[in-house]
Amino acid sequence: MSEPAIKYRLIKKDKRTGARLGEIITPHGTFPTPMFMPVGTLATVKSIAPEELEEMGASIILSNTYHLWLRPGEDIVEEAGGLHKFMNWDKGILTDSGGFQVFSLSDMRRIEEEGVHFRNHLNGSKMFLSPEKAINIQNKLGPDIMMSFDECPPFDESYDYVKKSVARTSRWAERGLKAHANPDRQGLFGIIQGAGFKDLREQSARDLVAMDFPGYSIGGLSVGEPKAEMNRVLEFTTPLIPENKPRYLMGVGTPDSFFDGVINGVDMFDCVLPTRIARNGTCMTHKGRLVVKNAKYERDFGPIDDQCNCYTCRNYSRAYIRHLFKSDETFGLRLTSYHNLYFLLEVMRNIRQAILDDNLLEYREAFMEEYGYNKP
Ligand code: PRF
Ligand code: ZN
Repeated sequence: MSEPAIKYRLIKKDKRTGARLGEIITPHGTFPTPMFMPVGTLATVKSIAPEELEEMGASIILSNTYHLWLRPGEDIVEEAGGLHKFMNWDKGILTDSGGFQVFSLSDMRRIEEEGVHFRNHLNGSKMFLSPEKAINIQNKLGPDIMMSFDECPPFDESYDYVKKSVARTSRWAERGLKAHANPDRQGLFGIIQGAGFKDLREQSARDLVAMDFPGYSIGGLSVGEPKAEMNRVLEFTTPLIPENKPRYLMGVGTPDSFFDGVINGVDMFDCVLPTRIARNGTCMTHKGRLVVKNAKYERDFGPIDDQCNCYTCRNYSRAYIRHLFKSDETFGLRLTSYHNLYFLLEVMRNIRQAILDDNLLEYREAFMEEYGYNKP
């Protein structure tokens, strides 16, 4: 057996919480965890150049099998020499499997044992995605980390349905593992599902852990359930994942949920939120969200966040960025996107430092107080 492409090294366990400091070793570098992965769905983090991602401290970015399959097609990406070359990014790339995107974007999906039939969200044509196909596409795209093809049922789905769905997701994971062409160059992660049901999460984890994936995601969370529900599920799910494997909480990217995840032992996060809200002028700051288009910033010549050291905050004012948004100038959304990504990456750097300094809970308390989460 050759070496697996993805390895995890545990550096320190927090004494008072489940948090851990570690690093994930990939074919494109070794990166510190806990980490936040900016989302670049279509092989671009919208409006941000790879050099800028590097400068703000991003180490792995996330892209999407579903979108790249439809456009430009995995064969073109493969011909270009893989995603890294195609998009000029030589640090880490993780691709989601397409399962979740088929469920959230396409119309008329029909789930069968074999895979999922659905209509393409671009032109309405009929398509079919199976666990083997999802792996095959990801082998051609060439990310460092690939995801198993899973079903993410709604959080309030019935016990009977979720039980069947979890069993199918386990069979799909097994089929994906068999179809995977090069485990020495790309790591395939398993995705734990089971909605809010403890025994189904346990079943899902048991099935997948037996398949010995190099990493595990926790899926099916942050799909509209209350925050307390996500925390309840995290509390009993992360301990089901072996300590020597990275744990990835999919689609989670608010500062408060970083703390919740990290304290429960999560190592990796991704979310479109920072870049999505940036494009309509919403900024994340140490004092909470700021809508830069608001009239009250017309003559505000201070930075978006006076505690932020990013390119945007060092060089541009709220008044200027507001003006760009009011004038539909695309530079505005570039500046806010840069800031929001930097902000979340910075929070994660601070979280890692706090674990190192044994003051994660104190840092969380201070951060939350200032952000305004603790307000009634
Ligand atoms: N499965 C996959 N991708 C995902 C999710 C999931 O459950 C989620 C849920 N938050 C986000 N992205 N494959
Ligand atoms: Zn900034």
